[in-house]
Amino acid sequence: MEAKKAAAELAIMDVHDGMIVGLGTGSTAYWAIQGLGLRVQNGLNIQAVATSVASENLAKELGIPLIPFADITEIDITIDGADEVDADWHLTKGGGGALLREKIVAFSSKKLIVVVDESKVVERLGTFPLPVEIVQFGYELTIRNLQALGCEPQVRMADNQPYVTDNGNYIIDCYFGSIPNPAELHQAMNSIPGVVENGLFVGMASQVIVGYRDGSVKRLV
Ligand code: ABF
Repeated sequence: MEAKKAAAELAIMDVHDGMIVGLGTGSTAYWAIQGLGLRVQNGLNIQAVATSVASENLAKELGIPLIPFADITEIDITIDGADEVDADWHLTKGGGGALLREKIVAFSSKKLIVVVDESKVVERLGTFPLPVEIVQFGYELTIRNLQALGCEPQVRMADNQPYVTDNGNYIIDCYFGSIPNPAELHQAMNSIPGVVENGLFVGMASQVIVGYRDGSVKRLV
C-alpha cells in the first residue's frame, strides 16, 4: 500500500488550481483521490470527472467538485493506475473493470499520469490477462472470435454470474501469456463486432510514476 500511496502522492503534485482532473479507478488511484480530497479541503480549486461509479462516490465523499462531461471539451490531467506497464509505457488496464470509462477519459486528457507499484513494471505485456469489454448480445460468438486471436478467454464472474460493468457490459479476461505487439492486437480486438473496448492503452501514458517497496518513488523518463 505504501508504494502505491507514494506514487499517487507524487502524481498529485502536478495538479494545480483551475485544472479539470480525471480520477482513475483502483487501489492506487484511490490514494490519488484521497490526496486530492485533502488538498481540496485546504483550498485547491479543481473540478473532476470520474472513471467509475466507485471513484465518483469517493470524490463526492471527499468534497471534490465533479463537472459534467457536457461542460468540458478536454481534461488537463488524469491520474490512473494500471495492471502492467511495459518498457514503451504501453499499459494493460481493466483489472478493476473500468477500462472503457478509463480509456474515454484518458483519450481526452492532455496528460495521463500512470501510478503503479514496482510489481506492475514488466518487460512485455501479457502475463496479466487482458480485460476486454464486450456487449452481452451473442457474447459466446464474440468470445470465440477473441480466442481466435490466440488467447484463452474467461468470462469475468462475480457472485457466480457474469460480472457486469458500470456500462452494462461483460468483461472477458484474455490470457495471452505474452503480447509482443500491443498496437496490432489492440486493432485486431477492436475490429471484432461486439467488442466495445480492450484494456491495451497503447502510447497513451504521458508519465509513469513507480512506488517501490523500500519507500522510494521514481518518475520514469
Ligand atoms: C485501474 O487501476 C485499472 O485499469 C487497473 O486494473 C487498476 C490497477 O489496480 P491497482 O491500482 O488497484 O493496483 O485503473
